[in-house]
Parts: sequence; structure tokens; C-alpha cells
Amino acid sequence: MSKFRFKEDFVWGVATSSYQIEGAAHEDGRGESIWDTFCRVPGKVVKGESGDVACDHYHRFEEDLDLMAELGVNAYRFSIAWPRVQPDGRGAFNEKGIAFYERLVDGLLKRGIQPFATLYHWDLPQALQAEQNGWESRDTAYRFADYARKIGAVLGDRVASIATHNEPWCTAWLGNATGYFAPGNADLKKAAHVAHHLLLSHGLAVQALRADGVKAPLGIVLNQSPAHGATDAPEDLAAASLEYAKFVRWYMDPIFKGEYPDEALQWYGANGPQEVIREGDFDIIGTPLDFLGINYYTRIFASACGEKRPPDVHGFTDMDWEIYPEGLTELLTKLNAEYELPPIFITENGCASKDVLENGRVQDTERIRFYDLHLAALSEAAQKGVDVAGYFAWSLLDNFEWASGYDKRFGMVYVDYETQRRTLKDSAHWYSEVIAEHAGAEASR
Ligand code: GCO
Repeated sequence: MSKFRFKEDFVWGVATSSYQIEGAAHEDGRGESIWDTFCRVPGKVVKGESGDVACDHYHRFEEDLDLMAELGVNAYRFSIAWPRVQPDGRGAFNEKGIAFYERLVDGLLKRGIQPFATLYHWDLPQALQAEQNGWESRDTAYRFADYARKIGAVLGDRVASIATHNEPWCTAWLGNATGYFAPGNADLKKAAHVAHHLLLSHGLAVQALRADGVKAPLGIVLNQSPAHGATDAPEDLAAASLEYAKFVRWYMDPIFKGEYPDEALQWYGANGPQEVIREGDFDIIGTPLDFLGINYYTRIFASACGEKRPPDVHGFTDMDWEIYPEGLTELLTKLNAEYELPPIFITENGCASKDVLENGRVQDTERIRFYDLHLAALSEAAQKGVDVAGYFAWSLLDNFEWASGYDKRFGMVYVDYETQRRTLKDSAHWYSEVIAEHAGAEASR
């Protein structure tokens, strides 16, 4: 009997992204991405690491597909590297790059695993950054729609869904307001302009794919958290409300309500998106979606007087992120009350932990506890009426954790980067049992 209650056709998956696992950064015609460039900037990535080799998934994808089949997942969320498909971000497409994703998708289908494709997981063709400052330029939104149409034409009849973007907040805020991620800008107005062009590109791509007759469900993936004040003092509650507006509503409101949240617009002031918003943009951005992907990791804990560490309720992950499963139930029920939502997939949830491979085994009990707590929280949200369609564990493999490099391990499968040997961790075996129990429970219901 499964202790988690989800609908019978619930999707059980694992997730990865192109730059974090593929490697083969200069192979078969792949163009440079802004992350290839960013990794070469001294000090930006721990130990100066990069995705040059990563998990060598480009060459080892059949083995990784077999691992997924062994896990018993019925879906796999992956991203397509735009520069592998269209090296310059415009013009010619790279047939070898496209062929890789056709082999990947066909390999999934052959194993009965549904392919959930993401068009953009941060690896913008460097040529677009060099020529027109990437997402700062409105034209890049139109380049993205052209790229989307190509993927729709080639894979649209084989993939189970297409998400336009993964976590536009990371691209806009971490990549352009803080400089922590590629391309490394630290300029609030650039971040607001980038966010608007990402949202516009999302809407343009959805409209173009629909116009081309692509049948795959279309959506977007947003990283979200509920926000709490460090205390009940009005100034802390106001700080939490503002952070929620900047992090969650900044993307949800344009897509589902046709406007930016006023609270956050006030905070941006002259650095807001007003200069780049054009007549009709919100009609494009608000094109109805078939699903919403939500990546959940933790809550926002806000204080009016700077950083405040949350109380230690369930502990902290190796990223020093608070483990807060209750936040997933709270977030989903709040969103469900405030927006007209399509079905929701949890497209990422997982934790980094200090995994040790010993005698061919990784006893990642902390990760099992993390998944157990969050699946219970998700099940509670489903019982409260949230239309929860599926769950993707982040991640299948240990992989390149962006500015943290390879030190932070999120995988259910341990990767020895010296040998590229994969080892299923205890959490992988646990996840397999959970999936089997759910299938059994549903069959007997
Ligand atoms: C994200 C990205 C992933 C990360 C994962 C852990 O959500 O930031 O989608 O690429 O690796 O979330 O940080």
C-alpha cells in the first residue's frame, strides 16, 4: 500500500539539464553557450570547473536510459541545448545536434519512458550574447521562438510535453542582477529587461508551436517558494510579501493575470521593465498553458533587517538550504487559491548531500528522508484539491551544480567523475520501491 496518495496516471520521473550532464561541449558542431564562456571567467565557478565533460551523457546516454528503466520511472525531464541545435542562435541548424536529441527521445520511448523536454535551461548561444547582449535584446525572444519551432517540427510528435523555460528567475536575477550566474551582469534594470524578454519569448514560442500544430502539451517551469517573515512584526511580514512578489508573482502574474505585481514594480522603480514593455506583450505572455512546472527546494525566510537564518526544524541540505517540506503544501494550496491553474508537475525537488561511495554503496539516508517528507507534503496538497500530475526528482545523476561546480551532489545515481562510473544510491532503490508501491496501490484500488 502506498503511503502517498496520487492519481492513477501520476507521472514519476527524474530530471536533468543539458549543460549539467552532457559534456561534449565542442563536439559534433555544438556552438558555445554563455555558460562555456562564464566558466572561463576566473573565480566564477568553484575550482574553475565547467560542463566541458560533466557526466559525459552525450556519449553515455544509452547507459543512462537503462538506469532510468532500472529505476522504473515513467518519465524523464531533460533540456535541449540550443547551441547544440542552432550553434549561432540564428540561421543554420546543426543536424548532428538534432540527431542526438532524436536518439535520446527514441531511446526513451523504446523503454516506455515519457520524454519531457525543456527548450531552455540557461545555455544561451554565446553568439547572441556577443552580438546583442542576449536576453537584454527583444530580438532574442524572436530567435527563441524560431528555435522552438524547429524543435516542435522535429520532436513535437514524440515528446510528452514541451516546457519553454526552466526558472527564468535564475536567468534574470542570478545571471543579470547579482552576476552569480552567466552571463554575469550585476544590473537591476538589465535583470528586469531580461525577465520581460524571457516571458515574451515564452509566449511567442507557445503561440508558434500551437500555430504549427504541435500536439505536445506546452508549459513553463518556475522555481517557487512560499515566503515567511522571520517574525510576525509588520516589517518582516512586509519583507516576506515583497520577496514573494519578486520571486514568484513576477512570473506568475504576467502569465496568469496579464500584469506585473505592483508591489514589486514599486520596488524596482526606475529600474523596472517599463521601457521594454510593448503594446500586446501581455496578450502574448498570457497565452493559455497546458501545464505549469514548479521547482521546489525551500521557503523564503525574510527579515526587514537583512539575512536571518531559519530555525532548525528539519535540518539543512549540503547547499545550506533549509529543509522545509511544509512549504510545498503551503505554496501549492496558495497558488491554487490565487490563480486559474492548469495541471501542476513538480518538475524539480531534491537535495545535495555529502554522499560517500563505500564498498560500492552510497547510504544517502538524508536524501531518502528529504524525498519522503516532500512526497508526503505533495500528497497532502493533492488531497487538498491541487491538480498534481507528476513529480520529477532532481536529479537522476550527480552533475555540474553551476557556480558550485561538482562538489554538490544532487543525484540518485552517484557519478565518479574520474571513471564516469555510475552507482545507484540507496535513494534510487527507495524511489523505485515508492513507484512500484504506487502502481500496485492504484491497481488494487
Ligand atoms: C535549479 C536548476 C537546477 C539546479 C538544481 C539544484 O533549480 O536551480 O533547475 O539546474 O541544479 O535546482 O540547484
